[in-house]
Amino acid sequence: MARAFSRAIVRAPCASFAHGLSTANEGPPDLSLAREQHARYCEALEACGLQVTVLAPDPQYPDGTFVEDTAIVTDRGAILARPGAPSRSGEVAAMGDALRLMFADLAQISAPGTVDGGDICQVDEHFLIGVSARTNEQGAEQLAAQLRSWNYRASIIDIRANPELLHLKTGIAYLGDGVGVKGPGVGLIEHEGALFREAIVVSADEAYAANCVRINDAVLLAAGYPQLAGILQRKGYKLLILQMSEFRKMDGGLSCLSLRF
Ligand code: CIR
Repeated sequence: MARAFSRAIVRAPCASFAHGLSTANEGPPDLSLAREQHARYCEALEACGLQVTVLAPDPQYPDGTFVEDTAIVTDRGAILARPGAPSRSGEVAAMGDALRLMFADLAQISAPGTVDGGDICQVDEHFLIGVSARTNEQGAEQLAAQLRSWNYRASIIDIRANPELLHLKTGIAYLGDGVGVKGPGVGLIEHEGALFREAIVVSADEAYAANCVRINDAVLLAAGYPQLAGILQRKGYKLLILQMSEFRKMDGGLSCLSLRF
């Protein structure tokens, strides 16, 4: 069974979006196109049956639209993250204000721990936590302890030998029912093999598409990746294909643009 979702939190790209962190080398993003793509993304979440809460954009935080990195949200409680990039640490406050209204149990990663939510992949009752350039060991241990206190399982996976992965979920996604999606750069990740009954392997030229998102009866997939789209369609998934060009320029993928719960 795939997890059932009813809500999402997003934050539209702010005026300073083009000044965010990026290694993509694909040129500056077009803000108005990014806003349009974000609006289509929100419509897709609604089409999946989610009630969408939209946080106000804040130009102090160019990367603020990538809300996934600011918290980890589960059915048993939420945890405010502590993003590893100093320019992003202030993004957590607005998410805290929103989550406090929705979760009685709201925990928090504290210094010296750092955690970016993009490093966390939930596989049913088991959370994979990536140690990356953004999430450090202390943060990963704090998060694992909190999740275990809620009776989840948690494994820590060091992805620092895979520099092409900004975050763990840059390279893997979980579609529910034992099916995982795995990008070409994740050969060193052992745990997913143990957890995924079936792994769909994405080809090197479609690596960006590995960051897809199962929401209720649909899978969100970035536009422009026909091989993965074909595989998923043949397996019977209902696809919602979204233009992501302007977020890709800023190293962001589909999962980064929302928290879903
Ligand atoms: C960053 O480098 O932090 C942003 N430009 C992109 C964050 C993408 N987030 C994610 O993969 N969860």
